[in-house]
Amino acid sequence: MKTIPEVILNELTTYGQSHLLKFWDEINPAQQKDLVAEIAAIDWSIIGELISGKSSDTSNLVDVAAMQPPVAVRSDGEGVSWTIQDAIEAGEKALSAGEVAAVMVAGGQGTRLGFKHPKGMYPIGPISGRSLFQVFADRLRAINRRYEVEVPLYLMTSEATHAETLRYFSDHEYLGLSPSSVRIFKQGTMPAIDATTGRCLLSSKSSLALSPDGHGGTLAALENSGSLNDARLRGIKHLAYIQVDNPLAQLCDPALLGHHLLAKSEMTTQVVKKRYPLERVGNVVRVGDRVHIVEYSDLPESIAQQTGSDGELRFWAGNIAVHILDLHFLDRCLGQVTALPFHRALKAVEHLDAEGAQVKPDEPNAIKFERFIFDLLPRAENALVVEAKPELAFAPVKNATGSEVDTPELAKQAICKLHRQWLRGAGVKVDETTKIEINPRFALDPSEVATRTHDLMHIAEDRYFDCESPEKLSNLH
Ligand code: UD2
Repeated sequence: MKTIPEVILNELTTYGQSHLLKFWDEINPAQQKDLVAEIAAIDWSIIGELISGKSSDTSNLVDVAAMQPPVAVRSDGEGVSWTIQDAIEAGEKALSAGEVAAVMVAGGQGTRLGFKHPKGMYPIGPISGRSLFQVFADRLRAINRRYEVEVPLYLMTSEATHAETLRYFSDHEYLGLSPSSVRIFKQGTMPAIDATTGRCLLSSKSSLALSPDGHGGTLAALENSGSLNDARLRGIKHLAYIQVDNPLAQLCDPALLGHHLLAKSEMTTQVVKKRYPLERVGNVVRVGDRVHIVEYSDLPESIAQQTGSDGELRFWAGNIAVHILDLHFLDRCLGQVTALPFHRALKAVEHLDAEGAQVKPDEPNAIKFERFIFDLLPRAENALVVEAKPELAFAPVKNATGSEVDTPELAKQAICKLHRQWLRGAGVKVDETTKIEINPRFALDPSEVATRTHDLMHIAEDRYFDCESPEKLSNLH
């Protein structure tokens, strides 16, 4: 390639970005081709609006003064006219009818965790060392077996995690899942913009400084990868969405699905009571009859600290990023360009300066744009908030060992604590110091544990329950 395609040149000129071609004559034809492809993949009208400030982030849209705590189905079932059992039955019906697919977002790189691979590969099993991906694959296999279905898994990666995730799944025989029911697809990217000039940054002479477009990119990526179409063809009606970094996430939980169905909700979100006011979870709130999530970084501290007359936090509901989304709702949102606004974050971004020299800034110099999936909530009819007990549903793996919160060690402890309780509920005496890990393929929930451990009296040593058939249990005690 020698000459710059006219359409590219025109577009960049219109949006004041022709500096991106400054090194055109210094790069080889293959690099020129890559650069053109990167530029062509960007929706410059959106970038133009973001730079001019016409398109702003949702934190501006939520009027903090109008915020109320959300109306929620509480963890004891209070708040709705049906019982938890009704919800479980409704959810099980939808699962058995093959109406549910799983969506897992795994585009994050685990930078805070200090892990050099996709976060989903992190060995989280306290005894088994199973990866986060394996934990969820096992859960899906258990669900498939129980409901005699094949729940498709739509797994979103990013530029940074895609190739390794694909390799991991193929090297490990799709973790026991049927390859035809697993779709692994990449999320989109957004260019980083110089915070003072509004110009897109180059990371090299032939490439833009790009970063993932946030988990809100799931919507477009599901559509562009053909996954939504796959779901439509399979007769899927509901998508059960989780983040890969919470090993306790109850993927495809019948009770959550059932509440969603009985409330005729288009989008449901599971929450936990925040452990402390400034916990780094989104705040689930109500404004009028709409549910919003206000990110922890956007909520003024004085409001986060507010308490009610009972001394409890007023804004108590923390986002654990477990959602149920209706397919027909997503189809409607796909047609609305503005369904998901962009949030801005000021970050330090490595780039080339005007002379082509590499710059590694110490201070934030650039704006990155991300979409958040939970910004769909205010668009949903009958959006529902359902509380879960944190010890059953939330053990985020965010920070490296040694940090105070959200570390792998704490998540492992939470898994062991929960599984000790399941065994105790089944009448087994379990020493407090033992590590216990139960593979969902052994037992998916406490009642299944009870049916599979009658012969077990006492556990005094660490134990991993991974076998599938009850007969094998005799080897375990
Ligand atoms: C997220 C939520 C926060 C709370 C918390 C619970 C946002 C903006 N904040 O905070 O409200 O619920 O989780 O754990 O969601 N991801 C992608 N692509 C992206 C960005 C993220 O796949 O472009 C995935 C990432 O792999 C991870 C998840 O989304 O599984 C959350 O990302 P994060 O760790 O950046 O979010 P965090 O912890 O700040």
